[in-house]
Amino acid sequence: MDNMSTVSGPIGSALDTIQKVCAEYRILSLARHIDACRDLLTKDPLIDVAIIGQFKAGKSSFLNSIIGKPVLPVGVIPVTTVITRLAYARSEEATVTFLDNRRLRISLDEVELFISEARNPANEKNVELVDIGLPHLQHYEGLRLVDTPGLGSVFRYNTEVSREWLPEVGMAIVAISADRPLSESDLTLIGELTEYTPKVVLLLTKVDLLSPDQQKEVVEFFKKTVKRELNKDFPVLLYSVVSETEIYRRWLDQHLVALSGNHSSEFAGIIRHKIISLARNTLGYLEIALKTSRQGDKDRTALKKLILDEKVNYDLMQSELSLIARENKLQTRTLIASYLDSTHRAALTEKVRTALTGQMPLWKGNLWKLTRKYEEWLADTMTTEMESISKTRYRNFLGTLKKAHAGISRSVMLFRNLLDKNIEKVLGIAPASIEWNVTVTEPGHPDVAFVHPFDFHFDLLWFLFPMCVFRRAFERHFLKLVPRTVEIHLSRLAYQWEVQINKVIDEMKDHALEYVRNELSTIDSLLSNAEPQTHKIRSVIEELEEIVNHSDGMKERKKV
Ligand SMILES: Nc1nc2c(ncn2[C@@H]2O[C@H](COP(=O)(O)OP(=O)(O)OP(=O)(O)O)[C@@H](O)[C@H]2O)c(=O)[nH]1
Ligand SMILES: [Mg+2]
Repeated sequence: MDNMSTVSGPIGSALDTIQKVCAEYRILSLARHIDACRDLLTKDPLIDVAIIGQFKAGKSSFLNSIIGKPVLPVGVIPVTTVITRLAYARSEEATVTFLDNRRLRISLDEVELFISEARNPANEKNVELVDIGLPHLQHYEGLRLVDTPGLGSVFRYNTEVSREWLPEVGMAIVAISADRPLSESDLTLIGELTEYTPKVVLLLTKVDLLSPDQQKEVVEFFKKTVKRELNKDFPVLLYSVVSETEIYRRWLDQHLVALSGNHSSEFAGIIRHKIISLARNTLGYLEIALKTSRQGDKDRTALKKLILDEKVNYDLMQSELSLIARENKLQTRTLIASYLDSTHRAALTEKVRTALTGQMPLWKGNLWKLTRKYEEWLADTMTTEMESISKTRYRNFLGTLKKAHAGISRSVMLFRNLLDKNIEKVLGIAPASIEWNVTVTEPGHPDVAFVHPFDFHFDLLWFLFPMCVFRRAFERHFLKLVPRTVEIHLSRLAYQWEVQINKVIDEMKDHALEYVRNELSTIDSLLSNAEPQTHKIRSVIEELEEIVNHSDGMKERKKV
């Protein structure tokens, strides 16, 4: 919050006011939002039209289709890992901006090296963003189409990048795939986006997977659900890169061309929306400061005690959340192991035995060679089987993660309610609290490489056994080893998933605790202001109310 470069005009001074107030009253939660507004006012006045949504919703494919060129990498596994912006330029060009502000001009063919998970895993190349200029985007002049990394995939990094970027959004296109109907996280995302922009459009992608009747049904369902949950109407558009693309593109184009044509007023409208929402949130916090500043020092200390009482305190939350995390983590292994045991052990043992019976007659040579063959075959087979179970069944392993998520969310919500209730009871105001949700991401898949199943190398004595006599006995021996081998592998798989899942549970707990800490520290500093400042706070509140209620006065904006 330290870049106080002032922008003249009503919008700039509204932001200056908010920034000053937040710094003075140590309102930590709004820092990122303020920075994003400041950037919008001081950098290019381009409207960032961002496509945002769950991983694999078809975001990059959609943008490639809109720009009419396969510039962005797409795929069946999570791909996009870096924010990528596409805008009109006189000639084709691409620039990588690194986290240390270094820039690199690259060709369009090289874009993939920087923005795809495969070529730049977890952004190991430290790319902040990639800008692509294309001459044929002239009809979208003033707009910048933004591809964002998918939310909620195993690549947690991608989710964080997109969430961090959200405050910068100009217009949001929320991509929801036709094969994965609206989820709770989509609703949370839409709700969060309305804080940052007045322009949110829902885009149902991959509609070629649905019949026209099904499409209608899904659109109705979207509209009804979003209206019920968020009490607001949003346009729903359809898209497919596979069929009828021209028709869908034309519908979407109408929105984009209108945005580009009315650029000045649309840009001002978006900034106004952001600043009003910032002012509203700041006001919520300031009301608390106002109420307490009317009291004398002694009374203020007493009020603080009443608000931050024994039920609303960090240590209590820490032990409660740690307990929820610990209890669930303890059950992770048992849950996975018993699932694997009851659904996979017998069938897999039988499958491996049958396959081994078919394989062994093909193996030639002495006992030493036979044993090597057996080990190799078993290594390949078990690795493939474990990978396949991991890939297709892992959703059944996530029970404790879901329970921990529910427990932690509930506990944070109760904390929030208690804090709000105390504030209301003691100060007589209902605080406008910042939306906050416990985010959960899928854990990474473990590496399921094979472990040596033997303790004793009886094949070291291979020269003692003439194979023509003993071969069948050894084949029987190998077959007898199968059930134990399967058991060891399943138990190891359970262990590997336990590690991954428990790591995510801990991260979730830490994230929740950070929120609690920030909220308590903001409220604490609002309640602790040394001098009575009623007059000062009141005038700041009036200024903010002016911003919220008379936003029409903020129509001035930077020249394009
Ligand atoms: N049937 C059908 N498949 C599509 C469509 N659009 C995208 N896909 C497929 O969906 C998968 C994901 O596409 P991407 O464009 O990579 O999705 P994304 O949302 O950018 O994914 P991330 O970058 O990982 O978040 C690919 O296999 C695409 O071929 C569509 O309109 N119809
Ligand atoms: Mg993508």
